[in-house]
Amino acid sequence: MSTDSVGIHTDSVPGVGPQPALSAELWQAFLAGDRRVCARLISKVENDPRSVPAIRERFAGRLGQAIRIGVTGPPGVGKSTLCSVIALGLAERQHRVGVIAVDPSSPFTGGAFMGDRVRMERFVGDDRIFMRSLASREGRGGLSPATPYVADVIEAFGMDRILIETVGVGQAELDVLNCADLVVLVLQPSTGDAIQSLKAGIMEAADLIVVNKSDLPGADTVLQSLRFVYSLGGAKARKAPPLLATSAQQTEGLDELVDTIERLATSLVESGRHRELRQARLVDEIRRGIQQELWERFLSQTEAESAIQKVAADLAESGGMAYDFVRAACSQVELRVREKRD
Ligand SMILES: Nc1nc2c(ncn2[C@@H]2O[C@H](COP(=O)(O)OP(=O)(O)OP(=O)(O)O)[C@@H](O)[C@H]2O)c(=O)[nH]1
Ligand SMILES: [Mg+2]
Repeated sequence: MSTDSVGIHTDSVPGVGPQPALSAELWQAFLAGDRRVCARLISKVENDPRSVPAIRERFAGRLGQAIRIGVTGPPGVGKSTLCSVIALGLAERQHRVGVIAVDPSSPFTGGAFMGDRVRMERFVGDDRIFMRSLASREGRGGLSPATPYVADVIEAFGMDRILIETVGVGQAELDVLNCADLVVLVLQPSTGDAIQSLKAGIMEAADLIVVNKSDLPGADTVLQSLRFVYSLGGAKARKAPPLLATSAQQTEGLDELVDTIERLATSLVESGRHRELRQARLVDEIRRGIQQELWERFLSQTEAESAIQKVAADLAESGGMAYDFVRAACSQVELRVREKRD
């Protein structure tokens, strides 16, 4: 059995691809609170999607309690600054806090921007907070595809509040909705006009809207525009979310921000909504898992890949339709399953 640098076995099981297993030593160190091991596990799930199932298998019974808080909004409005403030505020309220900052990928290195790496230093030595920066890679919608798994690692490590800052891409940050229990939308005074152009989805999904940089002129105008939009019902909100003004620079409104997040988190749990959201995500995960697993098993019938290539070449030539082949291939699999069963 081979073991890679993270201590994760990478032997192949015929038919179902590599089935990595987490070593007992590594798992013990993780449970004992070794932050380096946590960081290494995150790198593993970030860089090697095939390691995810085996790693997550260990997390049984350790997931489902943490509140995942998405922090989203246009570029430069102060999301990272507020995440630091919220993380400290939650830590002071006896929570253990994870922070995941998703940075735009550099087209050259795929690495995360230095800015957030530097900001992270702030939390070095603070056991209550674990911060991690991820590159957004090919994930569209402002998140790295590995984000939910990274959040799982951080929750299993013992954090009960997890902040997820998305890339400030403005228009397409809807990924966050799929992995956050609460969504905080951050705006700033100069985004007044931009409210019209914000994707309706994000306005509908926001559980809290923060107008940051209220030390700059124009914050009131943005608040008024927001109230107007919600009064029209244009954002189809269940009901208008709380609107807050903050200034991270002048430390204004920050306690209220953290208190509001805590209040929303508490009512999420008490209303049963938190459990519902988790259940809905599990349904998605099971569906995707079945698709993936069936696909891999299908391909593992050695002739499948070459048959697909050949049929595609024929279809390209003849102008025939792919779906006939799909149906025929599925019927064949069904037939084999029946033969085995009978
Ligand atoms: N005047 C003022 N500046 C602020 C405030 N909060 C943050 N900033 C500044 O705004 C700039 C952007 O802050 P970030 O926290 O990096 O913003 P961001 O939304 O995370 O940015 P991206 O991740 O690049 O989209 C920094 O220079 C901050 O110091 C505030 O309340 N008032
Ligand atoms: Mg940022």
